[in-house]
Amino acid sequence: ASVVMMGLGYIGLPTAALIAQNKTHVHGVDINPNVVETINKGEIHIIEPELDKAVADAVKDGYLRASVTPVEADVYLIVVPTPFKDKNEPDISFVEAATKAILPLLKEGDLYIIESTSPIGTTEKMMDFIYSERPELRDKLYIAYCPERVLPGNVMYELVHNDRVIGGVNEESTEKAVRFYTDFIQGELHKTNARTAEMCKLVENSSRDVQIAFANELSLICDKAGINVWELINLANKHPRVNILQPGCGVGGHCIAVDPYFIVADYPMESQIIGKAREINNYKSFWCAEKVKTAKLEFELKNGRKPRIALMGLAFKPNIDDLRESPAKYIVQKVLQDANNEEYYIVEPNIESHKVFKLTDYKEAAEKADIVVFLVAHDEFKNLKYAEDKVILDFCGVFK
Ligand code: SAJ
Repeated sequence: ASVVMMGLGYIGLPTAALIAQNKTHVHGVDINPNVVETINKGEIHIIEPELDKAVADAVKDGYLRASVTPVEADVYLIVVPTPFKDKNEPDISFVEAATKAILPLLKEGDLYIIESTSPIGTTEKMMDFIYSERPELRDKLYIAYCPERVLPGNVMYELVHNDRVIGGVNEESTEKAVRFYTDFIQGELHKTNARTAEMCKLVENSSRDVQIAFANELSLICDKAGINVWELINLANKHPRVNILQPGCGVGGHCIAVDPYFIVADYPMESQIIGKAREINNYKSFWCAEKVKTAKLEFELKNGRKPRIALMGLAFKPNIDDLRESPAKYIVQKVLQDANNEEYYIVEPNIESHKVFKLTDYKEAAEKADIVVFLVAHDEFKNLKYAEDKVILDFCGVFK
């Protein structure tokens, strides 16, 4: 078989490399010519452990090449972003554009798979679109939805080992897609229909969002009640059937903070908890910024001078360099907007420099500051000593 991979981003490129490693020809397509050029040189444009070697090998061996336009193949994978328009409406225009681009190339017996996170019904919608434009192919294609569930930072391992959910528009499509994935995936392949597979992806991330919202809600209650939330959760989790997640300064990344809206947008009346969880997790970031404001006013009242403030962490979660949709970054921006001659040290040990923020070494910042605000529980921070003489705002449990 030969494969066309539409989209060479965080998921498309690793998947393309994995399929190519299996000695299947993959033609990768991206609308960004710089991305195409980089990949054809055997290099990569994203940061992900082990991906560089996988792509370099695949290109060198001649199994992976990229261009801005698709070619004829037997399998077409749609792995493009599905972002948001205003008012939290999902935007599937990239899926539509990618489908349009391959439309003239499709022939009887081809397999068309969407992997992009998509609103329920997208796969059937694309099927209807394809068959309306190419009526001679009606019921002669195999069409399926198969979401990925890899964790950024561990993609190359999880791509191979995670279980997958595969849902075709009919049983033959499901079977055909399962046979395709069997060649390079070691995790179990679970069969269902397209709508269930679409919903499954959204539910996995919504479930995590709801659980984190519960932890964040507890952190607000505990703050008022004078209870250490970390100790509380640790103790509650000693119950054999309780497993509460960790509160933090909000939920970031481009999946968990986004996917629940795909359900809420289409089923607003029914999605009470899912919608509320989004609100709670967003509110938590705002609350953290307000806490910093209060701490700095208290410091000034008490000491008669402006404090020096260390803001520790910018990434969207611990031990990564990804700042996209980061609640820590949002809080830093908000705190700086309210700045009034305090001195600020901004810290992110996982990146060297930032185009907007001047970064300070984490040890130096924690040492010099009067108020130390922990926004991300990076491993480095855990080695710092808890300094009694400073005001510590530990929003993410560095010293839990
Ligand atoms: N977070 C907390 N408390 C916790 C756990 C996480 O506040 O106890 C925060 C993190 O700090 C971060 C956010 O949640 O801001 C999301 O981080 P994450 O590690 O939970 O997830 P992601 O966004 O890196 O990856 C998720 C994964 N989904 C699930 O775990 C259900 C991954 O498997 C998916 O493939 C990915 O979304 C995706 O692409 O959809």
